[in-house]
Amino acid sequence: MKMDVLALFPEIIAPALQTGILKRIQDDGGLSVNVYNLRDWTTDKHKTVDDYPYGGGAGMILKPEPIFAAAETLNAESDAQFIFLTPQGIPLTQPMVEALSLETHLILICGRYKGVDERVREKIVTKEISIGDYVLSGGEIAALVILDAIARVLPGALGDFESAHEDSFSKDLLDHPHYTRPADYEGLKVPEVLLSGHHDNIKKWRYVEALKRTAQRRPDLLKELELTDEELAIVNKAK
Ligand code: 9D3
Repeated sequence: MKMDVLALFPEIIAPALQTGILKRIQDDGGLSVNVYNLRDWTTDKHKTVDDYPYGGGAGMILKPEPIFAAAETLNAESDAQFIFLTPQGIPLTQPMVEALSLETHLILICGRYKGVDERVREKIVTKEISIGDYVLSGGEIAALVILDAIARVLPGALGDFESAHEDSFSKDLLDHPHYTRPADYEGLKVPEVLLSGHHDNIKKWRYVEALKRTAQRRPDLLKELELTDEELAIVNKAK
C-alpha cells in the first residue's frame, strides 16, 4: 500500500512515521508513505496556499491550484483514492479502516483554515472523512490517526500471535481488565481466578467483565449483538 499525504504542516506528521508499527511496516515494505508540503506546489514568489472567500466572511480558503497540481503529479497512475480530511466527512470507524487498508494508493489531503475551494471536492476528492465530533485546528492529526489505524491492520503489522488469538466473540466488546505482577500491590489484589491456572474459568471471567464494562460504558455497542438470556442477565445487572 502506498500513501501520500498533502499538508501545510507536514512536520506534525513526519516524526510519527519514524516510530513503532508505522516505522516497522515501512521498513518491511508493507507500506510506503510520503508527506508533502502543499507550499511546494505553489508558483508565486510568496508561495500562497490560501485566499479570501468569495462572498466575504471570516477565515481563509485553500486555493485550488496547488492542490490540483499536486494531485496530477502524485496520481500519475490515476488509480488513487483521494481522501479529504474534514469535519464534514463520514466519521471514521474500524470497518472503514479495514476497507481502506485494501486500497493500493491513498492520497490524504489535510485541510486548514476555513476549508478548501469546493472545486477540489468536485473534481479530485473521492472520500471525505472526519475522525470524530470535536474541532481540530487542521487535518494533519486526522491524517496521522488514519495512517496509524491502517498501518496496524496491514498484513504483517501485528505479528500472527496477537491477531490470530484475539477471541473472535469478544471483538465487538470493550476489553476486560488486565493485570500483571505483583499479585498483591500494597493490599490491592489481582482477582483469584487469574492466578488459578484454570483456563476455562479465566476465559469466562474475562468475557463477563468485558460484557459488564461494555454495558456500563458503551451500551450502544451491545445493540448490535444478539445476546443470550445468560448474557442479558449479566448486562442488566451491570447497568
Ligand atoms: C465554521 C465551522 N468549522 C467546522 C466545525 C470550520 C472548521 C473548523 C476546523 C473547518 C476546519 C477545521 C479543521 N479540522 C479539520 O481539518 C479536520 C477535523 C476536525 O476538526 N474534527 C474531526 N475530524 C477532522 S478531519 C479534519
